[in-house]
Amino acid sequence: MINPNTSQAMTATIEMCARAVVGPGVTVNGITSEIGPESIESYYDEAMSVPGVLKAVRQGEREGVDGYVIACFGDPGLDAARELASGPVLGIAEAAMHTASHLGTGFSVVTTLGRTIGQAAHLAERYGMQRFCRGIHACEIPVLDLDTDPDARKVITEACREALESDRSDVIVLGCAGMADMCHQISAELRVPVVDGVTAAVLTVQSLIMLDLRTSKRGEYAEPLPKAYSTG
Ligand code: 5HY
Repeated sequence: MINPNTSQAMTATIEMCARAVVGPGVTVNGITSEIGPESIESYYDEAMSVPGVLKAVRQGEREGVDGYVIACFGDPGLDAARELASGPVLGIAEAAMHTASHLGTGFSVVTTLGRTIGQAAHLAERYGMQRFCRGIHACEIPVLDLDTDPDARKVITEACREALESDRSDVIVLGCAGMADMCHQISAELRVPVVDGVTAAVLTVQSLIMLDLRTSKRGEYAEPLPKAYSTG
């Protein structure tokens, strides 16, 4: 589980939630990016987070890691990571949207800041999820306040309730890895499926590994061509 931001606290939440759902004999390690932003809330943050994601994948390849999850709702560096990795790589937005499409006729995404709504919309389009994605909303809680703000879950639950009403949707997708530990309580209160990408992604990667399926190296996701890279 690669956390593309540098928050150790957030990695701990991500790792705890993933370890709670994987099968026997499956080891999950939460990796905090060594380089990049403390949280990802803009295109600039996302671009600055990609080198850290790729560094973690290269390290994983040296250690023989079987699969990877990019645990940030922008799925930063997903394509490049798939070129580097021999095993499957999933982004949490990708996994959450596909999982939500199995559970209802339309989902609403509730993310952190309004300025990240555009990125989530781009991903819904990229993943062919426009037909299922009825709306994307923001709770306006900064990423790093999710586990310190005592009202965070109440505010997010209300944002989810309003989204279900306004979008006439029947499933919720939580738009941040930092919300992973809230999905069960919000689902119990709203009585609808609430999908968290962290657990959806780790179980999807686990399934792919159990099926001995990995990223195809035939086309665009072939290993990067050997060349010099100046790191400034
Ligand atoms: C995330 N940012 O999952 C995204 C959420 C967002 O640092 N981890 C982050 O707001 O896009």
